[in-house]
Amino acid sequence: MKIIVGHSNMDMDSIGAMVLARYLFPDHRLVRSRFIHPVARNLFNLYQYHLDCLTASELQYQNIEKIVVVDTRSYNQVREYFTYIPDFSGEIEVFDHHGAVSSDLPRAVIHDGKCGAATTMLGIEHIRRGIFVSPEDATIALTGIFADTGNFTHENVTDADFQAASFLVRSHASIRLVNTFLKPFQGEHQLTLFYDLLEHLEDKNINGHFIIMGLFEMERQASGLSEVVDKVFEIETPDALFAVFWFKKENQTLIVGRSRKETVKVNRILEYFGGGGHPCAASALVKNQEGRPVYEHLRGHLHVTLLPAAVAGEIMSRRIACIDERWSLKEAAIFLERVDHTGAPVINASGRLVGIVTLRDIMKGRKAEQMHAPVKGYMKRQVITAAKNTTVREIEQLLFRNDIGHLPIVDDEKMVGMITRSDYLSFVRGYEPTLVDSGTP
Ligand SMILES: [Mn+2]
Repeated sequence: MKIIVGHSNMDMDSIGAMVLARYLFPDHRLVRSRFIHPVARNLFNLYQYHLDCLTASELQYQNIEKIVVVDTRSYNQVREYFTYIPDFSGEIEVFDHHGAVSSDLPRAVIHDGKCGAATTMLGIEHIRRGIFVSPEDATIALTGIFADTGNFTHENVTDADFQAASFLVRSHASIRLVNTFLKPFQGEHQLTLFYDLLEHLEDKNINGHFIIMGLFEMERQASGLSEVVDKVFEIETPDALFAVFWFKKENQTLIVGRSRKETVKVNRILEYFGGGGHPCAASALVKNQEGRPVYEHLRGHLHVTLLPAAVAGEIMSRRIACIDERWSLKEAAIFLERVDHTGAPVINASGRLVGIVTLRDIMKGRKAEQMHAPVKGYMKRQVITAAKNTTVREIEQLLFRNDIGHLPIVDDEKMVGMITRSDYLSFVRGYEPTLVDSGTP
């Protein structure tokens, strides 16, 4: 017998990848995990006869020749199947998108996908081979891609995810069904917890990063916590979020981490606590430890390990086109045209920043036929400035809250640089991972 498995606690992406894998390996049977992730339960229940999965215990005494593993490459995550086939010595083929982690599956052939969902990898293979998919399977698979890519908003999303999704839509996936499977909260307790989290998470500035974190005590382990954390993370916009749950009865502490910043990799951070996951979403379960010490430990760990966030000094332009306050508006206009800027800081004779003048201010002078008047009379004297160590996060707020296009960076009353909206945008863009060529026609 040959089989296809996903990771324990199967989620939508595992299920999606499994149904597509069945087309590529038609003589293989799907095997379900003992645990279905709470978010995927509706989907799984509805399609259970269609999926026609074996249970792990049904593998016992079977001669298993080959295993296709999707959405993980770690032995731990598929251990439940191996316990029934301890003598397995056949082939293992893996389709996984969890990046650089090395696999501890014996003799596995790894297909390493740089995309937002494991389902995408299989979908791309379908496109390449010209395999068609039934509307049911297309719906299941598309749900997997939406779920794992955070509706195509996670940073690991690539061109391939869109291509696979487009293929599934062409295969008549039902968007309406996909939408019903993606409803975030299935249980009443999740909604209660959601408001609890919103109310009690604290903002922290750790080495210039905007982190929100909180410690929550619960009587016992509850399902669906990570969906609640996801929803909170979507609404609040910190660089990263850490929710620490202490389950009193089991005396276990769960850390759920989310990040939207390349420089804050939550899987790296939570590996230290025995956990793992993606750079943008990870978790760790710490056994036999109360919540408070774990929480304090995490906070200390963040202070020690987070590299300082980027600051103004690193992204500012040092070559600043300044206007002298004694120049006429006409001179200023000619100067701005020459340097191709829409505005510039104004300095006095001793080089001190005294104001800012934009083309809009000069227009006012032109209307009043005052082009010979000195810049001094038309510039804005209230200048919002920042320091070299102002974080990018604060710069963003200064630019957008005040609706300004130029932010002079001042050190000891002297202008040392300038950040414009386009400096800010190109810095943020620089974080985007480069698109990976999926190799499809
Ligand atoms: Mn996945």
